[in-house]
Amino acid sequence: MRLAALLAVLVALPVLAADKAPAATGKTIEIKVTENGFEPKEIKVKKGQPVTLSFLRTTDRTCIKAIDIPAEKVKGFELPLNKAVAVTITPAKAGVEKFHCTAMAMGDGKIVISD
Ligand SMILES: [Cu+2]
Repeated sequence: MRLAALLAVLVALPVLAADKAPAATGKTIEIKVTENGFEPKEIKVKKGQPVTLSFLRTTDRTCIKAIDIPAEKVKGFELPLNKAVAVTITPAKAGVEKFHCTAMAMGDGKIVISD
């Protein structure tokens, strides 16, 4: 049984690796920063599971050039123009965590965490 389980994992790995984000474990969610702010503004994740947030900023016309996710101790995470950057978090508690621009706490992004 053990061997079968191990083989199942090995077979599954290339499928996971084929995901777009480099070296990500778990799920990746892509978030764009456009003239409308974060797209999407709200994402849904599971408690205790690592999730990689891949941010791509496509405009210079908003103040969202770096972000904070205070509940995850992410501060001043820089978002270069037209270059995706990823941050992996593992939310520990169900609830809602916010993310927003570092400069003014704007953008009103929400991470909805379920059990
Ligand atoms: Cu701002």
